[in-house]
Amino acid sequence: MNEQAYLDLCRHILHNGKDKGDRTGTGTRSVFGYQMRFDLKEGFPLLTTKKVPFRLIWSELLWFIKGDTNIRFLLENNNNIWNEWAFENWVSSSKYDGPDMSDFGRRRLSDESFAEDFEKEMDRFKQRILEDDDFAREFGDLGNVYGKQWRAWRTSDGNVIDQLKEVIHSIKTNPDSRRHIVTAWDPEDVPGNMALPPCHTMFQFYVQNGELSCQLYQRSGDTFLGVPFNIASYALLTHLIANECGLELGEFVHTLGDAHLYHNHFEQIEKQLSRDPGPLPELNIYAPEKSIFDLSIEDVGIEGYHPHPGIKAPVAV
Ligand code: UFP
Repeated sequence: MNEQAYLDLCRHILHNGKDKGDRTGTGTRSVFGYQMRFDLKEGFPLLTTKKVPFRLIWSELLWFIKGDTNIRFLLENNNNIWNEWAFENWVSSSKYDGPDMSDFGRRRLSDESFAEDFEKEMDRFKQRILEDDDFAREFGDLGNVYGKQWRAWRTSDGNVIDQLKEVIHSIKTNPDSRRHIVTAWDPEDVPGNMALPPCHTMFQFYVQNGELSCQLYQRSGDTFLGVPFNIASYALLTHLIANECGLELGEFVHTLGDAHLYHNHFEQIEKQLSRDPGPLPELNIYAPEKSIFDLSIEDVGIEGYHPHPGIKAPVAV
């Protein structure tokens, strides 16, 4: 069963991982190099041992596919997962006129009155992004994030490459090719210019017997909080590309570099591991005739998802 691959990874890290310091100072238990395989014909790999919010995964993926890098689209879809990156640009700019928000990621966790100020400022920021076009253009845009790398990679001669369109074209016209690759890792950008260098560094497609498979190389995986999202996101991308190319579903192969569990997620993962997985949901593309580039939020959904309740855990920043 597909979900077992994820649960096995968690157990493997707990029992065989080594404790290791990390950028955030939280401390992790980690292994280097691990691979999971998900047969997409067996169901959509959205975990059932805890609730994973599909609508956030889908709206973020659609945002990447559209090549959008402005959080306004996410906010319009009630998706707050990238807010803090844009907020950081706003509160550190010379135009920012509110209370000091420096180091807000850490301070909001340790200082309650600061956390209230932060929430207020964040709400004000979100409202302005939604209502003020100029403000959104200036402070809602995250620059070099996945949408840009996938759809408008800048070349040294000033052109752009639409990697997603090109890979779809190459899958359609030369399915046996071993070069169906999209990369997000740009050594020119890393590490100086980026707040969060891409975690999903590159992915490759593979066609065999009319089936489309996808493999992701993820350099760093927060196994409790991030990886369940990443699995579902790339499984969904594989569904969409298979539909676009008229192919059946193969596997999603997830290869991780530094696969870690943060020390403050151990209790949560033990709780999750004590639960029995249920049947996986089905993914539905309600508008299969539409091009991947014309999809809207309501064109995709999941059915038959009956997970155990969600489990909260602090995000390492
Ligand atoms: N992380 C994920 N998946 C993602 C993402 C981030 O697991 O899609 F964007 C986690 C991995 C790591 C942290 O714990 O976020 C990034 O930190 P670093 O850049 O130091 O690897």
